Amino acid sequence: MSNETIVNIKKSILHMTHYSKSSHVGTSLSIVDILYVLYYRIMNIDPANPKMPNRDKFILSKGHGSAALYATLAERGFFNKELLDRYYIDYGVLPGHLDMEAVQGIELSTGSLGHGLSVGVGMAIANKLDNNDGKVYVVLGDGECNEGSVWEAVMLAATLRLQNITVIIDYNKLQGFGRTNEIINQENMAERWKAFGWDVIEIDGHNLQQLEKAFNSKAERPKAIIAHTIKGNGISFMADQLDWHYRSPNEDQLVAAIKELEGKL
Ligand SMILES: Cc1ncc(C[n+]2csc(CCOP(=O)(O)OP(=O)(O)O)c2C)c(N)n1
Repeated sequence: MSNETIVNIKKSILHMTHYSKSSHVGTSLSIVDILYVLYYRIMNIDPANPKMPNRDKFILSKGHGSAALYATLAERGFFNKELLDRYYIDYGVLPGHLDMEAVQGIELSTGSLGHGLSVGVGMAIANKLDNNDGKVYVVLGDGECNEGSVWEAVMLAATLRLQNITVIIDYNKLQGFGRTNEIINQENMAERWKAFGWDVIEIDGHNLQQLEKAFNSKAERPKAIIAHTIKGNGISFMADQLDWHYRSPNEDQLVAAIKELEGKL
């Protein structure tokens, strides 16, 4: 059984990448469950008041997974779902990498990997100084963790013992051109984050209960959730297949994927 909202978000992602013939469908399907739990069960947000000063803020640092965030925001009511038809096309509205000027609800433009956590740490420091109880959530790709700038931000957050920031590592074990651990080995992902002074929780990133529990758990230090995920999750012919980093579904593949999703309801 799958949740109807999650199925709707996944359908939108498939339609968007099919229509625009664009890449990163696997990247996007990897994080739908994480986004669903954050946007429907965890974060203090109001689509009718998207700039609410004490809101929680979300940064998708792996900004090439934009289809997932646009689809989630539209489903949650931040903007009209019709705009999803104007994704990643000439004269479109929603650029292929996230644009905070395009629609309401996007806190940071991302796409150049390795920068989202630094900005998230800045937001968390600002909230602390302002006595603002808003929290900051940042999703990083596992391949993205190859970037040295990620670890500069990790060290600063630990030094300042920021309790108002949570990182979710989308540990799908693939990146653009191969297996993450064959390119730069990060098999000991949890140990790394612990060694850098973060509280670490390791979970199945497609299990809604585990996700919710991890987000709600108390932490003394900045929190890293290592979410084991599957790139292309939910569509059998895309799951854990490197090709779907760049390929987009053709008409037959779109129909087959939608049928598979609807069969799970
Ligand atoms: C600074 C930078 N270098 C290279 C790229 C090109 N690039 C786009 S996606 C990608 C792989 C990302 O892998 P990962 O973070 O694991 O995300 P996934 O798509 O596997 O979920 C790369 C290297 C980029 N966007 N930014």
